[in-house]
Amino acid sequence: MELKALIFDVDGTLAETERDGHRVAFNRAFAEAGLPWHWDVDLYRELLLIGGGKERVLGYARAADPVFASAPDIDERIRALHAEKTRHYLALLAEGAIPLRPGVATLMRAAHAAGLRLAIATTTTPENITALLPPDLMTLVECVGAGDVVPAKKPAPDVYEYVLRTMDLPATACLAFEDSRIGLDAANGAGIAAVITPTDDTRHLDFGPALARLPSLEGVGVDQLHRWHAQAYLHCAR
Ligand code: XBP
Ligand code: MG
Repeated sequence: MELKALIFDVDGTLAETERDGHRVAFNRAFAEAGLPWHWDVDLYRELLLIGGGKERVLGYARAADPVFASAPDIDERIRALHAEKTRHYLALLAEGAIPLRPGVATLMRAAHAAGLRLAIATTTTPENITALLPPDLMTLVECVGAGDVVPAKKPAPDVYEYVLRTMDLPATACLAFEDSRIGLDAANGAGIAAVITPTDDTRHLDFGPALARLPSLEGVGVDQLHRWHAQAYLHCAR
């Protein structure tokens, strides 16, 4: 099976959106709702082990604010809080606060020009992606698996399986790009090999099963993609 598609994670991989984007937006939403919660950088690093914003808020509330977590309308309260968080996040992006990581745009353009299909597999909310990616890159993306399109978020493989189904591709025709261990496990769980570009929030994690680990995608060209692909599935029965 030859390489046919690249599947990109969003947060952390396309841009370093977590610490100065999502985290700040969550804190703004908490303050606005009158909640005495504040997620500092160290706490947020731990909370990133929970994929998905709504799931992250619920996981935190269960540990730190059991009264809030046991409210009968907890799901609705989290949905409302999260909608406000998304509004704050989009406002931060609109200020131009968060650039793409080095090499991302170049690689997406080169891969597309070489005939590779591009997709996204993320736990984040769909409107966050169109706000982050410039329109000329967004049009190159054929399939977006995002947010609640699947009920189980990363590290579950579901969002990657959704992308494979939608694009009618086997895992062995794809490479994934991730920044986190939950993302790596999600891709691998769907049978897709992943290249990892960690961030300051994930570089301490064990990326043993990764196909490669790099500081960024800068300098990665199409030839390298084909070398990785050959290496990935040579030893893989799937
Ligand atoms: C990372 C996440 C997301 C964001 C917040 O997603 O876990 O939850 O932190 O996004 P990715 P929402 O798979 O792109 O790394 O609040 O919109 O869920
Ligand atoms: Mg990520």
